[in-house]
Parts: sequence; structure tokens; C-alpha cells
Amino acid sequence: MGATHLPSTEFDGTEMDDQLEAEAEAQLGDPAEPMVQLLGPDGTLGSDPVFSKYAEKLDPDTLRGFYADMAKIRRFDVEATALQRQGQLALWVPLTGQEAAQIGSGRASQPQDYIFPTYREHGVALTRNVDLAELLRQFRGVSNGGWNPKDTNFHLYTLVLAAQTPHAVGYAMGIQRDQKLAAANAVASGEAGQAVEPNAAVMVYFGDGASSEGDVHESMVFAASYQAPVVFFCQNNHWAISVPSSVQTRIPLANRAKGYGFPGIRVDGNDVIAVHAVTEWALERARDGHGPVLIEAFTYRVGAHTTADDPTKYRGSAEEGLWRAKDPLARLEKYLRAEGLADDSFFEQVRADGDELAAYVRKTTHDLETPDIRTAFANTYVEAHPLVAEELAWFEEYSAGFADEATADEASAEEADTVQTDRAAR
Ligand SMILES: Cc1ncc(C[n+]2csc(CCOP(=O)(O)OP(=O)(O)O)c2C)c(N)n1
Ligand SMILES: [Mg+2]
Repeated sequence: MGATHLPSTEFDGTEMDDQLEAEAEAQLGDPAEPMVQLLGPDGTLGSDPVFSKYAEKLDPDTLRGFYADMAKIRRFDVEATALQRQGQLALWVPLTGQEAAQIGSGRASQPQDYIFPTYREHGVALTRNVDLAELLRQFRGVSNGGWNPKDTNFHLYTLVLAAQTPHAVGYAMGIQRDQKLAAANAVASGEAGQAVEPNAAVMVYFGDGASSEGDVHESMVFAASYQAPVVFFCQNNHWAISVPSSVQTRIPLANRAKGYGFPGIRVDGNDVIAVHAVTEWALERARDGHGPVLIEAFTYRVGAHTTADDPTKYRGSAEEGLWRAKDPLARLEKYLRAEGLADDSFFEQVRADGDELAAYVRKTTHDLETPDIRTAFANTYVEAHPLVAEELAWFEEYSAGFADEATADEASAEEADTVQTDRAAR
């Protein structure tokens, strides 16, 4: 045996906490691991031996489009947060800070690809042409989903952490088999070599916290074993509610891929150009039959986990300040202005478009219908079930108990109106 001593098995919680904090600080200031970055926080475009060629393909319209999308989704995020505060939504899950990770990766996907999101991928939803007002239906509690995934190849949000990763790998294996079958049928019918449907890939999103779930591990084993056409897109936004990412992993998350036998790559998640390049490469590779890739987008959740969370309880403002300086929108704006690709009128138009979207979303949300609660009972089973009938009867009786209160409320509201009218008349 080469080892001169066995590693200690003693566990010292205090030491571990200190070490993790130090590691977290180091990660924040200067990521020790290689990370693909093309557009730096100062707005200058660097180069990369592999990925620059993807960036060079981007024309000015596409670059302006990246900015417009990021600004639009940030404006939408502000509006949705306000709607929650006004009681119009039950909950909101903000994405501010993660715009580049989402727009860059979403824009790299093609219509035939299929996307599995978590619950925070509003930016990806925008790139897949999901109606953003539809997206709010679930957060208002008036729908179990909100949109039809078949229209956009953008799956419904999944709130159970990592549950979408095995779904994604299964879906990718299905695509793989369909493609093989189509190719075999073409050979059998003598149509080989003729135009066929373009190959598709799957992209599945999950967070640094979700990366600790067994589902992710199982999915990666399956994906590697079967060379499934799937891109695992992990947004390492540094927090899983109040738990820092340094608790989820002792190594950069991207490095985990090596253990499964496929490439893992860490990209600056606040650099839309690099995210787009890396994702385009990974999706192409998957469509061409070379198997999975893990992308770790190194980014930061600038706001709260949800509108039910208060991050000041578990992290300092200095850390948030460090990340605000790496803002994805600010760096692209600097680049576009410096290169003469966009001027004040462009940025004013983007602001106006954002306000228009916000007004549309506000109006549509206010107009959303309140579904009859009985549909929840009716949709539990396909056929009538005595237990559901019993529970519905209990619910009806319970609700009827508030009838007097409702009448009293109405009466006092009417009385208040009369007093107001009398006062106004005086
Ligand atoms: C299986 C499961 N466990 C716990 C939760 C509660 N939960 C919701 S979000 C969250 C943190 C997730 O963090 P991360 O994966 O990093 O994604 P982020 O919210 O940062 O985007 C937790 C623990 C859940 N939804 N599902
Ligand atoms: Mg996270």
C-alpha cells in the first residue's frame, strides 16, 4: 500500500464550517478552476481557442437580441415580483442575475430540441416563445401548468427538485431510438440519403442544490451508458435557498461529469456570449450522436430565492455587491456601445418594450379567471370515487359555515358605502 496513513475519520463540524466559508470566499473572488469566458465584466471581448469561433458567428442583430431578451425578462421579473406583493400571485421565483445563463443557453437551442426547466427558467421560456402571462397562471394558483409543452417543446415547470432530470434522459433516449428507427426505415424503403427531420437533443436545467439529489446521479449514469443526446445545464447560482453551493460539492460541479464519462465544462454564467457558445457546442455534439455534456453556468441569484425568502438572514451584502459588479446586462451594454452596435435610441426602445410587456402581463394577470374549486375534486380520478365525494361533501359543508360571515361582510361594505356617499353629499 502506498499510503503512509489512513485519512482521519473524525468529524469536526466547526472546522468544516470554517473551511467551507473560506472556500466559498475563494470561489467568489477568483474561481480557481478554468472557466470559459468571452465577454468580461468590463465589457471587453476576449478569446478562447475552442469557443471564439462560435462567438464570431454572432451578427449585430443577434447580439442586440441577446440584450433585448435579457432586459425584457428582467423587467418581467420586476413586474411579477410586484404582482406577488399586491396579492395577485401566490408566490414568485425571481431570476435576476441569471439572465445571461438563461437567454444564452435558450437561444442556442433549436425548435426541434426539447427543454426541461426547473421553476426559475423564465428567460428560457421567453426564448421558447412561451407566453409569459400564461407562465404566471401556476403562480396565481389557477392552473396546474399554464402552457401546452407540445406548442414550444418547453416542458412544464417542475417544483420537485431534480425530478425532471430522469424525465429528460428518458425523453432523450426516446429521441435516440426514434431517430435510429427512422434511419432504418429509410434504408429499408430505399429512401436513405433523402432529406430527413433534423436531429434533436434535450436540455435539462437544474440548480446547484438539486445537483445533490440522487435523481441527477442516476440520470447521468443512464445518459452516459446510452450516450443519450442530453445536455445537463446546471445553473450554479451559489445558493439553494439558505445553503451555499460549497456545501453541495467539494469540487467544481462541472468536474463531476468526468466520473460519469462525459465532458463537463464550467462557463461564466453572466457572459451571454460564452454561455451561448458552450451550449451551441454541447447541443450540436448531442444531436450528432456524441452523447451528454454537463454545463455548469457559474452565476448568482442576486435577489431572494422566492418572494417568501429573505436572503439578508443568511448572506452578506458584500457578496451581493461582488456579483452585481459582474452584471450580465451591464457588460453587454458596455460592449455594444463601445463597438458602435447600439446607441441610446436602442436602449430606450428596449426599455419601452419592457414596459409594454409588463403592462400586458399586469392586465392579463388581473383578468385571470378564478377556477371553481370543485374542479380539483373532479380531476382527482378519471371516474367518481366515494372518498373524493365524501371530501367534497365535507368541503361544501365547511364552506357553507362562512355564508353568514360573507353576508355580514357584504352588509358592512354596503353600510360603509352609504356612509361615504352621505359624507360626499354633505
Ligand atoms: C425534492 C425536493 N426537496 C426539497 C425541496 C425544497 N426546495 C425548493 S427549492 C430548494 C433549493 C434549490 O436550490 P437549487 O437547486 O440550487 O436551485 P435554485 O433555487 O437556487 O435555482 C429546495 C431545497 C423541493 N422542492 N424538492
Ligand atoms: Mg441554486
